[in-house]
Amino acid sequence: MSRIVRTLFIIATLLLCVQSTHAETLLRSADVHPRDYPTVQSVMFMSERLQIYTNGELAIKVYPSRQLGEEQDTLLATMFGAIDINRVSVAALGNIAQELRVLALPYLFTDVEHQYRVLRGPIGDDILAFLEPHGLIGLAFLDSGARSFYTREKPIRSLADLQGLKIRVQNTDLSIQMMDMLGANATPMSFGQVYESLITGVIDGAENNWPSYVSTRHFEAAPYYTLDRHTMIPEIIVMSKRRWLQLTPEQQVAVKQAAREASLHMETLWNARVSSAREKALAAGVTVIELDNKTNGAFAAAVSPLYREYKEDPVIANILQRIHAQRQIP
Ligand code: GTR
Repeated sequence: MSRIVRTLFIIATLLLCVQSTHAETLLRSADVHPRDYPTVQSVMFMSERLQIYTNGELAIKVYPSRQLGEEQDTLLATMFGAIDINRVSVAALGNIAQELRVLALPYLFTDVEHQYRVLRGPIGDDILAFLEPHGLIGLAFLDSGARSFYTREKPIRSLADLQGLKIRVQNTDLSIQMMDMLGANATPMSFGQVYESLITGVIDGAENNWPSYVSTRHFEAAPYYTLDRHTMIPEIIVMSKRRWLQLTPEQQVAVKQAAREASLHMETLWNARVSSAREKALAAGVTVIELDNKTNGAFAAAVSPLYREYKEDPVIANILQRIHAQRQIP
Protein backbone atom coordinates (compact mmCIF):
# COMPACT_ATOMS: atom_id res chain seq x y z
CA MET A 1 0.00 0.00 0.00
CA SER A 2 1.43 3.39 -0.89
CA ARG A 3 2.08 5.78 1.94
CA ILE A 4 -0.67 8.22 0.97
CA VAL A 5 -3.25 5.44 0.62
CA ARG A 6 -2.16 4.05 3.98
CA THR A 7 -2.49 7.47 5.65
CA LEU A 8 -5.92 8.07 4.10
CA PHE A 9 -6.97 4.63 5.29
CA ILE A 10 -5.91 5.42 8.86
CA ILE A 11 -7.65 8.79 8.76
CA ALA A 12 -10.88 7.30 7.40
CA THR A 13 -10.90 4.49 9.98
CA LEU A 14 -10.28 6.85 12.85
CA LEU A 15 -12.84 9.39 11.73
CA LEU A 16 -15.43 6.59 11.65
CA CYS A 17 -14.45 5.63 15.19
CA VAL A 18 -14.79 9.25 16.32
CA GLN A 19 -18.48 9.12 15.42
CA SER A 20 -19.15 5.84 17.13
CA THR A 21 -17.44 6.33 20.51
CA HIS A 22 -17.47 8.90 23.28
CA ALA A 23 -14.42 10.46 21.66
CA GLU A 24 -14.66 13.62 23.76
CA THR A 25 -13.43 11.62 26.73
CA LEU A 26 -10.97 9.31 25.02
CA LEU A 27 -8.04 10.89 23.19
CA ARG A 28 -6.20 8.55 20.81
CA SER A 29 -2.43 8.66 20.90
CA ALA A 30 0.08 7.07 18.53
CA ASP A 31 3.56 5.71 19.22
CA VAL A 32 5.94 3.57 17.18
CA HIS A 33 7.40 1.98 20.31
CA PRO A 34 6.07 -1.05 22.21
CA ARG A 35 3.88 -0.81 25.30
CA ASP A 36 6.70 -1.14 27.84
CA TYR A 37 8.89 1.57 26.21
CA PRO A 38 9.34 4.76 28.31
CA THR A 39 7.60 7.06 25.80
CA VAL A 40 4.46 4.90 25.84
CA GLN A 41 4.58 4.58 29.62
CA SER A 42 5.00 8.30 29.92
CA VAL A 43 1.89 9.07 27.85
CA MET A 44 -0.01 6.51 29.92
CA PHE A 45 1.13 8.39 33.01
CA MET A 46 -0.11 11.59 31.35
CA SER A 47 -3.50 9.91 30.94
CA GLU A 48 -3.67 9.10 34.65
CA ARG A 49 -2.91 12.69 35.58
CA LEU A 50 -5.38 13.99 33.01
CA GLN A 51 -8.19 11.85 34.42
CA ILE A 52 -7.49 13.25 37.87
CA TYR A 53 -7.34 16.88 36.70
CA THR A 54 -10.53 16.65 34.63
CA ASN A 55 -12.52 14.47 37.03
CA GLY A 56 -12.61 11.72 34.44
CA GLU A 57 -13.72 13.93 31.53
CA LEU A 58 -10.59 13.16 29.51
CA ALA A 59 -8.33 10.13 29.22
CA ILE A 60 -5.80 8.94 26.64
CA LYS A 61 -5.67 5.59 24.91
CA VAL A 62 -2.20 4.88 23.54
CA TYR A 63 -1.84 2.76 20.40
CA PRO A 64 1.75 1.48 20.66
CA SER A 65 3.94 -0.53 18.25
CA ARG A 66 3.03 1.39 15.08
CA GLN A 67 -0.59 0.19 15.29
CA LEU A 68 -1.66 3.47 13.70
CA GLY A 69 1.24 3.57 11.23
CA GLU A 70 4.78 4.85 10.88
CA GLU A 71 5.75 8.16 12.46
CA GLN A 72 5.42 10.44 9.41
CA ASP A 73 2.05 8.95 8.44
CA THR A 74 0.55 9.31 11.91
CA LEU A 75 1.81 12.89 12.07
CA LEU A 76 -0.19 13.76 8.95
CA ALA A 77 -3.23 12.09 10.49
CA THR A 78 -2.68 14.16 13.66
CA MET A 79 -2.53 17.37 11.63
CA PHE A 80 -5.86 16.40 10.01
CA GLY A 81 -7.38 15.67 13.40
CA ALA A 82 -7.85 11.92 12.91
CA ILE A 83 -5.35 11.15 15.68
CA ASP A 84 -5.57 13.34 18.78
CA ILE A 85 -2.16 12.98 20.39
CA ASN A 86 1.15 11.74 19.02
CA ARG A 87 4.50 10.99 20.58
CA VAL A 88 7.19 11.36 17.97
CA SER A 89 10.84 12.26 17.56
CA VAL A 90 11.40 15.98 17.01
CA ALA A 91 13.28 14.95 13.86
CA ALA A 92 10.01 13.92 12.24
CA LEU A 93 8.54 17.35 13.00
CA GLY A 94 11.40 19.22 11.36
CA ASN A 95 9.85 18.22 8.03
CA ILE A 96 6.67 20.06 9.04
CA ALA A 97 7.89 23.07 11.05
CA GLN A 98 11.35 23.98 9.75
CA GLU A 99 12.33 25.76 12.97
CA LEU A 100 12.30 22.48 14.90
CA ARG A 101 15.23 21.19 12.86
CA VAL A 102 17.44 23.22 15.14
CA LEU A 103 17.04 20.52 17.82
CA ALA A 104 18.25 17.86 15.40
CA LEU A 105 21.57 19.58 14.72
CA PRO A 106 24.58 17.45 15.70
CA TYR A 107 26.61 18.25 18.83
CA LEU A 108 24.08 20.91 19.86
CA PHE A 109 23.95 20.15 23.58
CA THR A 110 26.98 19.74 25.79
CA ASP A 111 25.12 17.34 28.11
CA VAL A 112 21.65 16.44 29.26
CA GLU A 113 21.59 19.26 31.85
CA HIS A 114 22.17 21.75 29.05
CA GLN A 115 19.35 20.12 27.10
CA TYR A 116 16.98 20.33 30.12
CA ARG A 117 17.82 24.01 30.67
CA VAL A 118 16.85 24.70 27.06
CA LEU A 119 13.79 22.48 26.70
CA ARG A 120 12.24 23.13 30.11
CA GLY A 121 12.58 26.92 29.90
CA PRO A 122 11.41 29.74 27.63
CA ILE A 123 13.43 28.50 24.62
CA GLY A 124 11.58 25.18 24.77
CA ASP A 125 8.22 26.98 24.98
CA ASP A 126 9.11 29.16 21.98
CA ILE A 127 10.11 26.07 19.98
CA LEU A 128 6.84 24.30 20.83
CA ALA A 129 4.92 27.37 19.65
CA PHE A 130 6.34 26.99 16.12
CA LEU A 131 4.05 23.99 15.65
CA GLU A 132 0.74 25.77 15.97
CA PRO A 133 0.56 27.23 12.43
CA HIS A 134 0.94 23.64 11.20
CA GLY A 135 -2.13 22.31 12.99
CA LEU A 136 -0.28 20.90 15.99
CA ILE A 137 -0.02 21.94 19.62
CA GLY A 138 3.35 21.14 21.16
CA LEU A 139 2.70 19.86 24.68
CA ALA A 140 6.04 18.75 26.12
CA PHE A 141 9.45 17.32 25.32
CA LEU A 142 10.59 13.90 26.53
CA ASP A 143 14.07 12.41 27.01
CA SER A 144 15.66 10.51 24.19
CA GLY A 145 19.34 10.47 25.18
CA ALA A 146 21.90 10.53 22.39
CA ARG A 147 21.93 8.76 19.03
CA SER A 148 25.02 6.74 18.11
CA PHE A 149 26.01 4.45 15.24
CA TYR A 150 25.71 0.67 15.19
CA THR A 151 26.98 -1.64 12.51
CA ARG A 152 26.63 -5.23 11.33
CA GLU A 153 30.07 -6.31 10.28
CA LYS A 154 32.81 -4.11 11.55
CA PRO A 155 33.02 -1.53 14.31
CA ILE A 156 33.29 2.20 13.58
CA ARG A 157 36.36 3.47 15.42
CA SER A 158 37.15 6.46 13.21
CA LEU A 159 35.69 8.54 10.39
CA ALA A 160 37.59 6.33 7.96
CA ASP A 161 35.53 3.31 9.10
CA LEU A 162 32.31 5.11 8.26
CA GLN A 163 33.21 5.94 4.65
CA GLY A 164 30.70 4.55 2.15
CA LEU A 165 28.72 2.53 4.72
CA LYS A 166 24.98 2.37 4.06
CA ILE A 167 23.51 3.83 7.21
CA ARG A 168 19.77 4.00 7.81
CA VAL A 169 18.63 7.46 8.90
CA GLN A 170 15.32 9.05 9.82
CA ASN A 171 13.64 10.46 6.78
CA THR A 172 14.84 14.08 7.01
CA ASP A 173 17.05 16.28 4.84
CA LEU A 174 19.17 17.18 7.82
CA SER A 175 20.12 13.59 8.66
CA ILE A 176 20.90 12.87 5.01
CA GLN A 177 23.13 15.96 4.80
CA MET A 178 24.82 14.97 8.04
CA MET A 179 25.64 11.47 6.78
CA ASP A 180 27.00 12.93 3.53
CA MET A 181 29.35 15.14 5.53
CA LEU A 182 30.52 12.16 7.58
CA GLY A 183 31.16 10.20 4.39
CA ALA A 184 28.45 7.59 4.96
CA ASN A 185 25.80 6.65 2.45
CA ALA A 186 22.52 7.83 4.02
CA THR A 187 19.63 5.43 3.53
CA PRO A 188 16.37 6.94 4.79
CA MET A 189 13.61 4.50 5.69
CA SER A 190 10.89 4.18 8.29
CA PHE A 191 11.67 2.80 11.73
CA GLY A 192 9.69 -0.37 11.17
CA GLN A 193 11.81 -1.40 8.17
CA VAL A 194 15.18 -1.20 9.87
CA TYR A 195 15.33 -4.61 11.55
CA GLU A 196 14.73 -6.54 8.36
CA SER A 197 17.10 -4.30 6.40
CA LEU A 198 19.85 -5.02 8.93
CA ILE A 199 19.18 -8.76 8.88
CA THR A 200 19.20 -8.95 5.09
CA GLY A 201 22.18 -6.63 4.69
CA VAL A 202 20.29 -3.97 2.73
CA ILE A 203 22.02 -1.54 5.09
CA ASP A 204 25.35 -1.80 6.95
CA GLY A 205 24.14 -0.02 10.05
CA ALA A 206 21.86 2.51 11.63
CA GLU A 207 21.93 4.96 14.52
CA ASN A 208 19.81 5.36 17.61
CA ASN A 209 19.83 5.57 21.40
CA TRP A 210 20.34 2.61 23.77
CA PRO A 211 16.66 1.89 24.46
CA SER A 212 15.66 1.88 20.76
CA TYR A 213 18.73 -0.12 19.76
CA VAL A 214 17.71 -2.82 22.21
CA SER A 215 13.88 -2.79 22.12
CA THR A 216 13.93 -3.22 18.33
CA ARG A 217 16.47 -6.06 18.62
CA HIS A 218 18.71 -4.19 16.18
CA PHE A 219 21.59 -5.15 18.49
CA GLU A 220 21.20 -8.78 17.44
CA ALA A 221 21.83 -7.91 13.80
CA ALA A 222 24.29 -5.04 14.36
CA PRO A 223 26.42 -5.90 17.40
CA TYR A 224 28.97 -3.03 17.19
CA TYR A 225 27.75 0.11 18.99
CA THR A 226 29.96 3.18 18.66
CA LEU A 227 29.07 5.80 21.26
CA ASP A 228 29.80 8.89 19.16
CA ARG A 229 26.56 10.56 20.43
CA HIS A 230 26.23 12.69 17.29
CA THR A 231 22.74 14.02 18.07
CA MET A 232 20.48 14.47 21.10
CA ILE A 233 17.12 14.83 19.40
CA PRO A 234 14.35 14.92 22.00
CA GLU A 235 11.00 13.20 21.79
CA ILE A 236 7.88 15.34 21.85
CA ILE A 237 4.19 14.97 22.66
CA VAL A 238 1.98 16.87 20.22
CA MET A 239 -1.76 17.27 19.99
CA SER A 240 -3.96 17.88 17.00
CA LYS A 241 -4.97 21.54 16.99
CA ARG A 242 -8.41 20.59 15.69
CA ARG A 243 -9.05 18.47 18.76
CA TRP A 244 -7.37 21.03 21.05
CA LEU A 245 -9.83 23.71 19.94
CA GLN A 246 -12.72 21.46 20.94
CA LEU A 247 -11.50 21.37 24.56
CA THR A 248 -12.66 23.84 27.20
CA PRO A 249 -10.01 26.27 28.49
CA GLU A 250 -9.93 24.26 31.76
CA GLN A 251 -9.35 21.03 29.85
CA GLN A 252 -6.55 22.67 27.85
CA VAL A 253 -4.82 23.70 31.06
CA ALA A 254 -5.23 20.14 32.38
CA VAL A 255 -3.75 18.62 29.20
CA LYS A 256 -0.71 20.90 29.35
CA GLN A 257 -0.18 20.23 33.04
CA ALA A 258 -0.49 16.46 32.61
CA ALA A 259 1.98 16.56 29.70
CA ARG A 260 4.47 18.58 31.73
CA GLU A 261 4.28 16.05 34.55
CA ALA A 262 4.68 13.19 32.10
CA SER A 263 7.80 14.91 30.81
CA LEU A 264 9.32 15.07 34.30
CA HIS A 265 8.29 11.49 35.07
CA MET A 266 9.96 10.39 31.83
CA GLU A 267 13.38 11.32 33.19
CA THR A 268 13.20 8.49 35.75
CA LEU A 269 11.70 6.01 33.29
CA TRP A 270 14.35 6.90 30.74
CA ASN A 271 17.39 6.58 32.98
CA ALA A 272 16.21 3.18 34.21
CA ARG A 273 15.62 2.01 30.66
CA VAL A 274 19.02 3.18 29.41
CA SER A 275 20.70 1.11 32.14
CA SER A 276 18.65 -2.01 31.52
CA ALA A 277 19.07 -1.74 27.74
CA ARG A 278 22.83 -1.39 28.10
CA GLU A 279 23.01 -4.40 30.41
CA LYS A 280 20.94 -6.50 28.06
CA ALA A 281 23.10 -5.60 25.07
CA LEU A 282 26.34 -6.24 26.93
CA ALA A 283 25.05 -9.60 28.18
CA ALA A 284 24.26 -10.48 24.56
CA GLY A 285 27.89 -9.79 23.58
CA VAL A 286 27.56 -6.36 21.95
CA THR A 287 30.91 -4.60 21.46
CA VAL A 288 30.74 -1.01 22.72
CA ILE A 289 33.21 1.48 21.28
CA GLU A 290 33.98 4.81 23.00
CA LEU A 291 35.75 7.34 20.79
CA ASP A 292 38.69 9.35 22.10
CA ASN A 293 38.52 13.16 22.15
CA LYS A 294 40.48 13.53 18.94
CA THR A 295 38.15 11.24 17.00
CA ASN A 296 35.08 12.87 18.52
CA GLY A 297 36.50 16.22 17.43
CA ALA A 298 36.95 14.92 13.89
CA PHE A 299 33.28 13.82 13.75
CA ALA A 300 32.11 17.21 15.04
CA ALA A 301 34.37 19.11 12.65
CA ALA A 302 33.07 17.13 9.68
CA VAL A 303 29.48 18.22 10.32
CA SER A 304 30.22 21.80 11.39
CA PRO A 305 29.32 23.28 7.94
CA LEU A 306 25.70 22.47 8.85
CA TYR A 307 25.81 25.28 11.38
CA ARG A 308 26.94 27.82 8.80
CA GLU A 309 24.08 26.78 6.57
CA TYR A 310 21.37 26.74 9.23
CA LYS A 311 22.46 30.08 10.66
CA GLU A 312 21.52 31.70 7.36
CA ASP A 313 17.93 31.45 8.55
CA PRO A 314 17.55 34.36 11.03
CA VAL A 315 14.96 32.56 13.17
CA ILE A 316 17.18 29.51 13.58
CA ALA A 317 20.24 31.72 14.12
CA ASN A 318 18.44 33.42 17.00
CA ILE A 319 17.39 30.15 18.67
CA LEU A 320 20.89 28.77 18.23
CA GLN A 321 22.40 31.76 19.90
CA ARG A 322 20.00 31.38 22.85
CA ILE A 323 20.74 27.64 23.09
CA HIS A 324 24.48 28.27 23.10
CA ALA A 325 24.07 30.91 25.81
CA GLN A 326 22.62 28.16 28.07
CA ARG A 327 25.78 26.05 27.90
CA GLN A 328 26.92 27.40 31.25
CA ILE A 329 24.44 27.67 34.10
CA PRO A 330 23.38 31.33 33.75
C1 GTR B 1 13.62 6.64 18.12
C2 GTR B 1 12.41 7.54 18.34
C3 GTR B 1 11.29 7.16 17.41
C4 GTR B 1 11.77 7.13 15.96
C5 GTR B 1 13.04 6.31 15.83
C6 GTR B 1 13.64 6.32 14.43
O1 GTR B 1 14.67 7.03 18.96
O2 GTR B 1 11.96 7.38 19.67
O3 GTR B 1 10.23 8.05 17.59
O4 GTR B 1 11.99 8.43 15.49
O5 GTR B 1 14.03 6.73 16.76
O6 GTR B 1 14.85 6.30 14.32
O7 GTR B 1 12.87 6.33 13.46
